[in-house]
Amino acid sequence: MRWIIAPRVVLAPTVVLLVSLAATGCGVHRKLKITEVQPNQVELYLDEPSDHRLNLTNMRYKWATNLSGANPAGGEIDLSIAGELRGGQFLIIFEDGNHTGAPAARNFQPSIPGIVVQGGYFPSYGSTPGIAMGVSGKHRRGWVEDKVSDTVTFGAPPRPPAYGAFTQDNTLNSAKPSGSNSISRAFNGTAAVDDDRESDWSVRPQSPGAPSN
Ligand SMILES: [Ca+2]
Ligand SMILES: [Ca+2]
Repeated sequence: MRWIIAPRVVLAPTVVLLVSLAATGCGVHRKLKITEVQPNQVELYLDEPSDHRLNLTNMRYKWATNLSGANPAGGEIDLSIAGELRGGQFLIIFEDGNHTGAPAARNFQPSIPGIVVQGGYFPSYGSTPGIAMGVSGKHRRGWVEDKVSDTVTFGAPPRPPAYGAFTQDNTLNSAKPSGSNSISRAFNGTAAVDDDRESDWSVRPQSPGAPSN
């Protein structure tokens, strides 16, 4: 008898999972986060277990500034050039004055993947402009659709629109990346704090490729 009953016990949750995946459009929100904004580089982080992988196809990093006359006033990078990220891994997008042409995959440090961009790529923060940055995008992975959406805004309001869910509580109105300080998301151990609120963030010493605890 037992060998007849056991397959039903296993099958039922599988069927429920497949039906609910189909009903919800098979979307899985992947935890690719923007975690630190330094003067000339930005840190992203995949806040998932270390056996998870995220293919970055169709996922983009974006920024915009409200600085009057800024040229460019915004930018966008296709993250797929960096391939895939492992859970717990950081990805640094960094300026290099010797780099010319389009953004390209290049390790930030031997164990930290990165994307190199031209000098002056990131916004100018001289007058504490309003800034929006974030990641967004999606692609299919068999039955499921991997989606990412995360954002931060800081600086003088009115800021450019956020790239996803975000509540401005104006704690960063006069904050900007400067010298050795970054706009940094709080961490709880290795978990990035994400309540989609400005107060998840504060000005802290730089910690590229590491949590800001
Ligand atoms: Ca968020
Ligand atoms: Ca960091």
